[in-house]
Amino acid sequence: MIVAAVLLMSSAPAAAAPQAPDSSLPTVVVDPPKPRPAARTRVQRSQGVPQAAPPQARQPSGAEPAPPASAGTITQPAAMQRALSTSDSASLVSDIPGGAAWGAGGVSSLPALNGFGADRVQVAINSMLISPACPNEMNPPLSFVNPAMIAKMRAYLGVAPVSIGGDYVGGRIDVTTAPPAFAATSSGWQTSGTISGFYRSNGGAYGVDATATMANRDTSVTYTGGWVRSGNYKAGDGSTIRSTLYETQNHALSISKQTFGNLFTFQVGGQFIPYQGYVNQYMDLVYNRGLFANGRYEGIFDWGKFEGSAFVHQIRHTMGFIAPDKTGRMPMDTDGIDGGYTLKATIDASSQDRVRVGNELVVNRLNDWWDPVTGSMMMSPNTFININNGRRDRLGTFAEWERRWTSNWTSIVGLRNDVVWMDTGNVQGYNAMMYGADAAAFNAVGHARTDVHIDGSALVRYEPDPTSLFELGFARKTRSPNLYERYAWSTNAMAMSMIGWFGDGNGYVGNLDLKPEKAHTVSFTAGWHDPAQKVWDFRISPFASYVHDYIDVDRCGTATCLASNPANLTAATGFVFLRFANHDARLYGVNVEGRLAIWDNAAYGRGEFRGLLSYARGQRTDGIDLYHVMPVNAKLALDHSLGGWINGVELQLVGSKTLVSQVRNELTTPSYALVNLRTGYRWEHVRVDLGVDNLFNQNYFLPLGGADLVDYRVVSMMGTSPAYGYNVKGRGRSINGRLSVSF
Ligand SMILES: [Cu+2]
Repeated sequence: MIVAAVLLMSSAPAAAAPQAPDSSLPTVVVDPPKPRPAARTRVQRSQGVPQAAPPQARQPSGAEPAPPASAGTITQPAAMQRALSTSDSASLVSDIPGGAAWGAGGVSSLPALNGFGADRVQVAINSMLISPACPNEMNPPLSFVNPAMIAKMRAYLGVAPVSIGGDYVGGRIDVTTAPPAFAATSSGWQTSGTISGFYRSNGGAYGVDATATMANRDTSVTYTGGWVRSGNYKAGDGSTIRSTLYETQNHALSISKQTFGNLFTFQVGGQFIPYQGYVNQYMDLVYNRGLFANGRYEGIFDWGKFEGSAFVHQIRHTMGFIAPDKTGRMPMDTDGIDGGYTLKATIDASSQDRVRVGNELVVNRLNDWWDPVTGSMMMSPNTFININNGRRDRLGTFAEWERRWTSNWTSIVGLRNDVVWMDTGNVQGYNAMMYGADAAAFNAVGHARTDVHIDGSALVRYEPDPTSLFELGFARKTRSPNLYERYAWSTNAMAMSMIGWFGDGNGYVGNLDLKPEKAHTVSFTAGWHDPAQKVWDFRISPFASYVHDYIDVDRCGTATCLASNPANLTAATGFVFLRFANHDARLYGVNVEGRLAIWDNAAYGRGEFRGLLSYARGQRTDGIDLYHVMPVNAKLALDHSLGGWINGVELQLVGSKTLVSQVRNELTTPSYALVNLRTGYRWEHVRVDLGVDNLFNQNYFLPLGGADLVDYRVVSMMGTSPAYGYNVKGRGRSINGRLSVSF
């Protein structure tokens, strides 16, 4: 058999393919509850990424559990379509029920699901978990992929099975780039690829995306990557939103090999961002470099399936000011490294029972230091040590039992334990006079913390007939604080203003006494569709969570905070100084999703209506509303395809944000409606896409965009400083185009 594999590798036109049809692994996971159109063959190369061999007819033993009915998936064609409008992968989450994105830099938004945002949503890129390596979280995991690189993005909401992961409370997003794509036939090596260039008029953004694959029956080599550069964008009223420019490039190279039930994948890649402006932060990103390697193994055995993966991901990051919108000199540096492994075994205990057991280790190291600024009395003579050899390690273990009771009833129950160890070394400020007291107080106490998480989840699914599905889920999920929430230590006004990924202009300080947050979530999904799942589909998913020790904030009442802002404890407007603190909170809401094929014939092609509605509400038990909860919003779209021609019109409706975090002086935003259009045509090897976003050039405010700290200034002690009270305006009209060539 090994000889046969070698023969196949050597590109000989293998006269006989000795592999049984079911001996090769299906390498792209199909999505059972919502099958997309039939697996494409290699002839159709228009989608930009070579397609994997179609899954074999037999579902292999130990297959992945069907995702919870509340989970949302973005496919490669959908990601490619969105890549016409944006280079910000996290913004794709807003196409998932309950999804939204916190505004940040142009390619660094933070995802939110069902009202849980930022660190509460765990993101894995090809199984790699990437910790924040910046006090403003300027390098979130989704900034390490360009939208056009995404082969699949799946979002699990709060009741996901424990085998999906630990140390998150709101949801988990799994992104796959460059999955192995093997040749469907054994006729030697085949190559395919796509290169495309794009332009967006608003901001004058332009870039390239490329994918190339060389594969035979058992070996696959894939490159995927892209580069983009954008200037500042303009709002609907014609004003330029400063500090919104960026440039980024991401690359990934995968090598996969499959032999008789085994699949090995090794991937290397990296990122480089030379600059990225932040309209809602005091600083900009002036250098970010990521490097990674990961390996993955999947094997099918007579007892089930084994999966193992390991990774290392390193980030080097520098903040500063990008002139002319921000000026000055104040370097802030971080160096972070993540690494870990995951082992998972799926055991076919009987024809009805599957048991999954697994173990996961994730280690994170972080240094965060701010060099002295010569000539500044306040920021010299020493290096400000923000995080000194920060350490956050987690070991997770789980066991899960999936049982198909009858053809109608399925259950998945699981228990999980994660232990988080955190520590950091001693710190110092720029000088003893302004920072010495805080540093001494921090250094005088122990920093090591150990958190033990006990999580569980239970899902029951009932499919009474081929047209309906009901699923009830309960889960308890725990998240430990990140290094900044626990260890940011200075209450100096300037230092506090440097901490925080909230984009609200407020200053933050950590809290050594923080406890992990524990979310108890119940969620129900009811779905109906036509038996073939081709004509219509409707599902509704209400949810509710009670979060014990939700990590929110209190106003900082120390003498230093009060010296910086005498009204800090009571001010209902203006920027304030905050300390991370545990509070109990409740979140609830509902997501509704539907689609309906309106016509489908040879003369007029296929026309399909899509709709999506999300509502979430979040409040602490003491009455304070949670920060950055997306107001009620909906997307209504009509998609049309006829031969190689595709068209779409989309209406995006967002309600006013009236419930805002009183403790953060969050701003309200008015409602708005946007219309987006797109059209595309595909010839044999060439594809053209055109789109208009915000057709009517509406002027609107981003509900999760935070505070505009650049375009409005007031006279202050320091000359001028950012004015409080201005939301970040959304993007005005943009005409976008992409030209793709496949080979
Ligand atoms: Cu940063």
